[in-house]
Amino acid sequence: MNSIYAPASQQDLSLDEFWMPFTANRQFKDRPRLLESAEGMYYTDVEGRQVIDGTSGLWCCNAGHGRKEIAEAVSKQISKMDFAPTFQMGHPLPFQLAERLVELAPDGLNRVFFTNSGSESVDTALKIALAYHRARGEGTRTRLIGRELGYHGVGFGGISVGGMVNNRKAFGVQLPGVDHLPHTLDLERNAFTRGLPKHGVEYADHLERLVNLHGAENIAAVIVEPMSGSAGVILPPQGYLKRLREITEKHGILLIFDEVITGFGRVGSPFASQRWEVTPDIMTTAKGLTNGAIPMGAVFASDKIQDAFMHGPDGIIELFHGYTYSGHPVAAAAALATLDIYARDGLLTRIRDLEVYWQEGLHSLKGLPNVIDIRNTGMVGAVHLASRDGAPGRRGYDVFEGCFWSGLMVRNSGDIIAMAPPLIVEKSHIDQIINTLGDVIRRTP
Ligand code: PXG
Repeated sequence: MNSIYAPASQQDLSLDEFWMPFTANRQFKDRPRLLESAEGMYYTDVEGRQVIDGTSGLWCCNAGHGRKEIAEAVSKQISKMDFAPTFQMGHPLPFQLAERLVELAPDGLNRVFFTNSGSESVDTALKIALAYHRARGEGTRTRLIGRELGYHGVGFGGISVGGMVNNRKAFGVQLPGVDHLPHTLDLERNAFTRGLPKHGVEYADHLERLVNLHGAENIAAVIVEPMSGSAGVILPPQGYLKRLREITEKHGILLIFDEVITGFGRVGSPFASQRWEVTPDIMTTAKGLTNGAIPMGAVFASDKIQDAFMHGPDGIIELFHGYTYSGHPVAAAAALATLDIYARDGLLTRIRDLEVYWQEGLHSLKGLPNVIDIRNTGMVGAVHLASRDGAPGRRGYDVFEGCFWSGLMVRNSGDIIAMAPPLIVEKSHIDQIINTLGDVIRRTP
């Protein structure tokens, strides 16, 4: 039995019952890392220690923590109307929110479907893609193409098109008819590149090979993260996303960008697709949509996609899909308050002024023991460490843990340390993050 006394809240906590997600439960419960409150750039743990947030929670608290406007909007809405259905009923908030989101979205992505998470957004996008082709009389287009090392959440659709082996291998069945493009991590040619790597546009050409293998008439969609976050910040080579767009367009294949991480200012524009000037047909989002405060996701689709469904008698439901909580009033209120903050404080483009400072800070870690690559774009960075012989992931974990006990929260994906601080970050916070990480890397064998 594991338990811990949490002094700040003066509570005894039993640690046994909560089966923690994506966590080494036994290891964690031996020496738990428990957070209790959060304000601005900092968490405070149950012992009262401050921890600077190097990861925006889990890539979601883009406006930093403790935003009173969001708390007030949520509290007001929950008292006014806690829940209302959006199946054959409606209420104003998701309509207002969809309109606001479309103003921010890449040109032409004018339709919004609400979900509760990134995983649900991905499932929704894949289902819309399949049903779209069917609605147009191209029902043979059923194959889905993802990418190695991609992360698209944990639904069966997401793990099928995703490409992280540990998320797939224990579960047996997956969607049939899925292929994967090669990932674009190329340490030999691109290590220590600042920003988008020069080499690797040709990784996109693999899509032509899949078209030649299966026939375009059998392929529904390609889904990629514009930048892979979870696998350790794997960037698109220069020209790569454009090439994918050209090939998909040429063959009538839909292009889905999973912007669950890159959305809402992470790379210096509202969405990565704008920064990198490639517009997909469908875009998935979540996380930063509500600043992480209330679960919510949104799938954006072009008019062309939605129009394909709007045929037949008026009384038929065009898309048999949706969640009890699609467009939940409290989540929508949180999202509207979040968008107000983003707009008022200019957060969706703010980091353009800071990204070079961040980049140079990160790259100053080159030369430290075991550092084999450093990658960055926008307010995202990764320090890639060499694996210990026979113990992949162990050094990354030790650095992650060392950072936490030194007052810095990072993520480790195997031996890659990933960071994405809130977009309110200042230079002094960047210095603190880089100095702490550097110290920990230096003393970690
Ligand atoms: N797509 C992408 C691109 C994601 O990054 C999801 C879908 C799934 O979202 P939900 O809301 O269902 O978890 C994600 C989630 C990490 C980390 O540390 C990343 C995610 C979640 C948890 C941890 O890299 N991304």
